[in-house]
Order: sequence, then structure tokens, then C-alpha cells
Amino acid sequence: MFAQIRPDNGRTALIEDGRTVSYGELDAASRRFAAGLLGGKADLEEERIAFFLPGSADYVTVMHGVWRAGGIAVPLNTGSAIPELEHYLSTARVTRLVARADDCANLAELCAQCGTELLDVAKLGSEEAVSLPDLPETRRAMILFTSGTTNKPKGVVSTHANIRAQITALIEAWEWSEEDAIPLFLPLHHIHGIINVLGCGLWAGAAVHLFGKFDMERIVRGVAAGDYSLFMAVPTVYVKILQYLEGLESESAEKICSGFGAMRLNVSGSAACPVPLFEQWRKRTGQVLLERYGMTEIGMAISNPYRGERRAGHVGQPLPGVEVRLVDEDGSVVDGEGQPGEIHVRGPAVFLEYWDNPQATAESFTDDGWFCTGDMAVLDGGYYRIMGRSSIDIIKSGGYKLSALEIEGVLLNHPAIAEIAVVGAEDEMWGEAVAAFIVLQGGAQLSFEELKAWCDGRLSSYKVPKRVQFVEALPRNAMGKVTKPDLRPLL
Ligand code: MLC
Ligand code: AMP
Repeated sequence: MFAQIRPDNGRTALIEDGRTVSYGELDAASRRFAAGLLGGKADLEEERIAFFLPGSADYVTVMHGVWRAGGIAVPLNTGSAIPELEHYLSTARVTRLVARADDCANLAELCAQCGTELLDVAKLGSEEAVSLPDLPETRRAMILFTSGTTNKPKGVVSTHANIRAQITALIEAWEWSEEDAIPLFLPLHHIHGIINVLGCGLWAGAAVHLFGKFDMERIVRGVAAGDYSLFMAVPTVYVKILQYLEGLESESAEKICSGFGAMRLNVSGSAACPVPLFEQWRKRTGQVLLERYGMTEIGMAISNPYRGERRAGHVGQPLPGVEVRLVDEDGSVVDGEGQPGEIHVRGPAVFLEYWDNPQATAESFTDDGWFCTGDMAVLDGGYYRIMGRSSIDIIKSGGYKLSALEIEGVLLNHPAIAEIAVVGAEDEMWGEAVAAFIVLQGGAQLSFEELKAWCDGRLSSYKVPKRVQFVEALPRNAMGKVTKPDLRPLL
């Protein structure tokens, strides 16, 4: 993976706040960083090194430095609450955490608790010339935390070979080249930002423009100026841009729309792109969005074609090197069109395992090596169409996958809450919004505002319920279990 930074291509790798970093500089910086991490050792031997950094040249240097030194990179969500970070550090048994000086003060107590050494990113490079380990591609490279139908997020482990397969499939399918330029504003603890944008960009020798976060004004200024050839985002971002354009005078809006129209590709994914959004984007910018389907565990699996019909409401066909099948409720492989089934995926891009969790790993694969995604789809005129997820306990909000059970588990610690059911409520902006039905303890009082304030520091902001209904009781089935599907129409 790291080998793909070509130091002598004479091109710009990263652009951050007007500062450019060439491939040669990035290569040298990541080598120095690797040497600093190694501190005389020959190989980090899969030591877990976490980093708490916004999308920045520092982030890229650290990630590649960890890889070059033979460690496992654990990029953290800089928006996480401390208890969430504690889970990541302790689950992955992280030995060292790299952060900026400004953040170190806030992380010191946590690191002391977890027995994790805290390192200031500015102080870690070593000028000493060291030889870096020669690593097999089977070496574990990265742990990303993902929510599922269990209470706490699980660590998805990918090897260098997995990452290579995930990246090269997209380079081939979407015809990435070193002439490309792309803005990167998605969070860098998920594959959309890490693999589809940063990984592909660097592999291709393209220019990646770094924004620490989604900064509408700066990003659309770059679009209007013709700075980018590619744009990749979650549907919420496209909704936000369309809304923003509505508020502009027509000349400024036109410049931005023409900027999008002049790009060679706009991609949407991580959540369903509603057909009206697809149509509005085409009408406003002239771009036909390319929708694709993926998952942390498998990279991108299915994509509409770069050349050929991009069909609204559909995700297309399997990417190069990816095998896909649909399996119905009886466990039979679906043969042909029009019959829904769970998406199963196989191939070199599929992750190795859930970290330290052989049971979850075993449960998510069939005996013959297919990964069971939990997403339902149907083949419809030669194109896959996603129908939803088999579990109501998984919510997709703004492209983030959230576990209803994790959120319920945290909120149940509130002294006024007796019972709670969290669900995803349909939402035009966010796809789904986190919604909670709450039964209060007898005599207790709690307002929505008080609940939100209580969540601060306990949950990342996008996990905090955006809609709440206080109810007398939760509906139950004959077995006494809360029946969530019945709740959604009430929102
Ligand atoms: C934030 N807000 C939300 C929210 N997230 N409200 C409802 N639902 C949510 N999910 C609120 C905040 O509380 C705040 O409210 C206001 O919106 C602005 O918050 P923000 O964080 O500043 O928003 P913004 O920066 O505009 O972020 C929007 C976004 C972001 C879409 C850019 O959510 C994002 O980056 N999402 C992408 C996640 C991603 O990369 N997923 C890929 C996973 S990998 P207030 O009241 O304070 O103003 C994967 C595989 C695959 O899925 O296939 O790719
Ligand atoms: P994550 O676990 O965060 O990687 O999210 C992966 C999940 O996002 C998938 O299992 C799907 O449920 C969802 N997803 C990704 N792309 C799409 C898409 N194009 N349409 C619908 N759902 C999608």
C-alpha cells in the first residue's frame, strides 16, 4: 500500500490551506515518521498505533508512517466522546496514540487510564536513516470501528492486500489518473474518505485537497474555480449543496453548478441516494451521479458504470474482482431477477476479521467464505437495487452507520429513563435521523433539551437523538419484546 506513494513522480500529493505537499515530501515525511515510531526496532510487528487527527498532511504522514513501520493504523473519530474513545483504545489494545499538541491535554487522562502512550505529532519524526521492514501483504494494516447489531462498535481489520484490492478496483472502474484532483472533506475514520478518496487519490498520483471538515464555502469556491475533476460524497452532502445553492444569487450559483458540470465524475454512496436527489442534481449541474454500494468490511462492492447508463435508485453491478450473490430467507441463492435476498460478497477486498472477536467473525461469514452484509437487494434489469437492511437496529444517518443498541445502552444510564427504543426516522437531509421513544421513571421529568445536554460528552453528536417522543409504554410482542418496526410510523 505505502509503496504506492511514488516519490519521484514530480507531482503534488496534498493541498492543505494553500500549502502543497509533493509526493517526494510525503514519502520522506512518512519515512521519518516511521523511523521515529520504530525508535531502533526493526518492525512494529502489528503494534496498534492510533491517531486522533483531522484530515491533514499530518494525518496522511502518520498513517503511512505506521504502515511503513509495520504497525496497524487505528484512525480515530475526532468527534468522538471520551467514553467512545476509551472503547476504541482498550478494544484494539492501542499502545500509542498520536495527536496534535492542542488535543493532547484533553486526551492525557484517557491515555493514562488506558495505559496508552500519548505522542505529539510534531515531535515524532526522526532524521536518522533507518531501513524499513519488508512487509508481506498479508500483514494487518488497519482497524476501523463500525457499528453493528451489537452494543459496542467492532474493529474491522483489513490487511494491506485488502486495501490494495479495494483501491485498485476503484482505480480501474472509475478510471482514476494522476491528472485527477479531488476535495477530501469526509471524516477520516471511515472507508469512504480513507479508501475511495485518499487511498485512490494517492495511488493514482492525483492531487488531494484536504479540508479538515465539510466546509461548504471553501469547497464550492474550489468547485467554481475548476479545481477538481472528481467529487465523492454521501447523499446528505449533495442535499446540503442543493439547499445552499438555493440561497445564492443566480450568478454565483451558476458558477458552482458549471464547476460541478465540468468535472469528469460525481459519486454518491454510503447511504441510498433518493431518486429525486439524483434528478435534481442532474437538472442543476448536468452531472449524472454515479451511485455505488460499499461497507467497511468489504470496501466498495457494487457500482454503476463509469461509462454506460447510471441508473437512479440502483447501485449497478459488481466491481472488478468482487463476487456478489443474493441469498433468500431459506438460505438459497437467488437465481435471476426480481427476487430479493441478502447481499453476500467474496473476494480479495473483503476484510480479514473483527479484532479479537472470532465469534463475530465466524458468524458473519458462510462456511464457503462469503461475507453476509445484512443488506437486502434485488437484481432489477441487470442492476442491483438496495432494498434496506435486515436489522432495524442499524441506522444510517448522514452516511454514518449507527447502532440503535449502542445509543439505547448509553441513554439508559440517564437516571430519569426507565425504558427506551431508538430507531431511524426517515429524513430528507440525513437519510435517517436518530429518534428515541422514551418511558420515564415514575415521577421523573426530562425535556428534550435536557436530554441533548446530558448526551454531550457521552455520545458523538450524530448519535444524539434528534427527535424524541415521551410515551407511557413501549409496544411489545407476545414474547414481551419491544417491537420497533411499529414505532417508525409514529414519528
Ligand atoms: C450532524 N447533525 C445532525 C447529524 N449530524 N443532525 C441530524 N442527523 C445527523 N446525522 C447536526 C449537528 O448536530 C449540528 O446541529 C448540525 O447538524 C451541523 O453539524 P456538523 O457535524 O457540522 O454537520 P456537517 O459538517 O454539515 O456534516 C454533515 C456531513 C457529515 C454529511 C458532512 O455528517 C459527514 O461527513 N458524513 C459522512 C460520514 C461518512 O463518511 N460515512 C461513510 C462511512 S463508510 P446544530 O444544531 O449544532 O447546528 C461507509 C461505506 C460506504 O458508509 O459505502 O461508503
Ligand atoms: P459502514 O458500515 O459505515 O461501512 O456502512 C455500510 C452500509 O452503508 C452498508 O451496509 C449499507 O447499508 C449502506 N450503504 C452504502 N452504500 C449504499 C448505497 N449506495 N445505498 C444504500 N445503502 C448503502
